[in-house]
Amino acid sequence: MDLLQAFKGIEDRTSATIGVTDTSAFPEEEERLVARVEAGLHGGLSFTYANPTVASRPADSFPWASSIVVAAVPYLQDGDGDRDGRTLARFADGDRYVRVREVLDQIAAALDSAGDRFEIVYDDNRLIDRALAVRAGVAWRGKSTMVLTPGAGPWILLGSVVTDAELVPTQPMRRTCGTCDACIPACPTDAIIAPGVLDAGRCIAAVLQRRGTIDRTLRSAIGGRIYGCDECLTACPPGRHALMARDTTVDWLSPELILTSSDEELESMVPHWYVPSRRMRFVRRNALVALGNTGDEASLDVLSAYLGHDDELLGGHAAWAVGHIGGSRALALLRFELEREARDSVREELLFSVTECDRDGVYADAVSNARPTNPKESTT
Ligand code: B12
Ligand code: SF4
Ligand code: SF4
Repeated sequence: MDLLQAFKGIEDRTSATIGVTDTSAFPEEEERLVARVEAGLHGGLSFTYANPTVASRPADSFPWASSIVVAAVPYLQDGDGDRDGRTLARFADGDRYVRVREVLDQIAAALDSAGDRFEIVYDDNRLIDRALAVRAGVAWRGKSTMVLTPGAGPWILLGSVVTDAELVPTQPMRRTCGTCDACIPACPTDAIIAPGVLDAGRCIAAVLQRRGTIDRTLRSAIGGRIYGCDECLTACPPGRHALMARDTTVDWLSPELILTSSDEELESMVPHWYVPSRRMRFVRRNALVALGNTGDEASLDVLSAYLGHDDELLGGHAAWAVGHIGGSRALALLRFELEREARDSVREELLFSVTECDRDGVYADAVSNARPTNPKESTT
């Protein structure tokens, strides 16, 4: 069986779309990456932004190779249907790359039996997966920066097998988004600043993956999200049918579960997530913001345990979350904390939250009468 027939068989068995491109450079993508870094639109991320030259010149990284076999793998599954208030992006709700690896393993096996050298590569800083997919004709470019396939829209993950087999490249698709621009207003943080241009500093998916403090101006827009964001995908008409064909399931990972689990327990729940240095404090930070965004006073019990936390990052975000929920108990908690907190960064968050919480000064009297009781002990 020749290789093209083998790839067709894999497509039929797996619902992946497979194409072929050569290892020549992507000069436009290289320029685009450099321009984004210079304009600060990389949002402090490394990945392909760290070395645009390496990312966009496959022949330099794989001098032994002639072709790249590219796969676009649909990843929606039951439970993924449209529903408001999701805490996890669908790709992160379990390891959805399992399917990508299965398809790539099958491609690799076909190359191996033909006696060709190969290397499986995906989500790797030596290749720009979307650029490969567009050139190999397995997907087209969306204005959200996602690449899309006819059946699954943006709900595909990408991967490649680099090989020394000399294969005939497949041709790019002629499709475009046309007049649609639904993803642009659907973005909660206005991160898609022009068709095909993302300000990663504003993209919730990036914000939840980064180290450090979450910009206060973005926290409300994060809503209940803990990892990833699907809004520009959910709004995308070419993916709508595939999404609606799935039922919905309630999230298994709540902010409360994150905030009441040990680091070891958390680590075992999300082994497939990109978490800086695998430090679970960043997942907890996200959960604090998500819980603050519920606006539910019942959440104050869990949140108050993080006020004054040894880790300033968590103490500061807890202060914001409590203030964002608001109300007299929240204000009492914040004031009590303010009296004993000495660290500048946390005090700044506490002061901001006290002001936010009592913008109209309506609780001031009630709170001063209620002290000195420790509000952490006075649960409803
Ligand atoms: C860095 C990165 C991120 C960053 C930055 C993303 C970005 N858009 O730049 C952050 C953390 C924000 C991110 C988020 C997500 N990511 Co990501 N990410 C990557 C990574 C590691 C590199 C991306 C890269 O280098 N981009 C380089 C710049 C130049 O390209 P781009 O903007 O992505 O590219 C396209 C557009 O600019 C478009 N384009 C250019 N000009 C024009 C002009 C017009 C008119 C139009 C319409 C389009 C257009 O074409 C470019 C491709 O050639 C890749 C894996 C990899 N190694 O490639 C995964 C990858 C892109 N991510 C992926 C996924 C699934 C996501 C999320 C959906 C996850 C989630 N649910 O939270 C979100 C989607 C956010 C979004 N709208 O992009 C998939 C995308 C699959 C797909 N269908 O496109 C990839 C390919 C991983 C994989 N192997 O499957 N990601
Ligand atoms: S993933 Fe979310 S925040 Fe990022 S561009 Fe899409 S809608 Fe906007
Ligand atoms: S929502 Fe519309 S404009 Fe945006 S990527 Fe999908 S088809 Fe293109």
